[in-house]
Amino acid sequence: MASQSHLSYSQRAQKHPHPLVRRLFEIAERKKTNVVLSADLTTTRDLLAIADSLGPHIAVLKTHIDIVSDFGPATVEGLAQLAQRHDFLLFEDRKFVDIGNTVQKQYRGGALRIHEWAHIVNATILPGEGIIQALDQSIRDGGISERGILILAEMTSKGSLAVGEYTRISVEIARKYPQSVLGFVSTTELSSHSPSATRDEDFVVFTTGVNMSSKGDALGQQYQTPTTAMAGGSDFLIAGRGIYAAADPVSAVQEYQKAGWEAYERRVGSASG
Ligand code: S5P
Repeated sequence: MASQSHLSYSQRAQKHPHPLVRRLFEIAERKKTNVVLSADLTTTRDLLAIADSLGPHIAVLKTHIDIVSDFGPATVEGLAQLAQRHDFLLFEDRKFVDIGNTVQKQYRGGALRIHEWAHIVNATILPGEGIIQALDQSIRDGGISERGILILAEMTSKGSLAVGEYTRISVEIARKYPQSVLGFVSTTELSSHSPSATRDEDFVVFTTGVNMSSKGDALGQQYQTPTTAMAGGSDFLIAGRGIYAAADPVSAVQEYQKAGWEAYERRVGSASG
């Protein structure tokens, strides 16, 4: 098996060639959390308030920065300060999907200047390999070592076309850009099933569509639990409404943190025991 998911986060941190992945695993271990908060709030005030109150319990804060109605320098400065204070990374869920030349401008420039503040971004390979080549080039030329891409290899919504050959090629392309591709957004661990998997490769798996109290929504979202996600080889659990829309978000994030961490310990423990 090529997947490293039987190893602990600290073991993987010691061996991983990418500085951002090392930092991510170290944060998870230090804070005992594999929760990624999908902070889909629509004002700077609400976004920063949730980042501040839940920050101690998460490894990564995922944003959709284009839904923030009053986006501006205060949004980005606030997020960067809270990321520093509470020791988490920032992931802009931009889902880039265009030709390489356009994507470079969207990543580096525009009003959002994502490259300046987001440690992690994601992209789909729908346009072909050029999109990843473009982001990889921007990262390597950008002068900031702690930047990386997750390839959107699957989607959780009903009827998703990100399956089969699309998913398989996502893994193949990922292998060609080790300096910038950290891993995948996917429902399960993918790379170890592939015939060309190498023994030491270690892609990080972020799993979205995680919810402890709902099976889905009215618009096609489909959920699994922290336990099934971790058992399927996920490394980081992305949860949004299950946490921020709960009556008490702080208790909710603690429940997800506990469930995610216990499932991780079972996986690592059963592999070594
Ligand atoms: O396949 C996917 C990929 C992503 S990144 N399915 C998803 O739901 N997402 C994102 O995860 C989505 O854009 C949203 O920000 C979050 C899920 O939110 P929730 O409230 O349903 O947990």
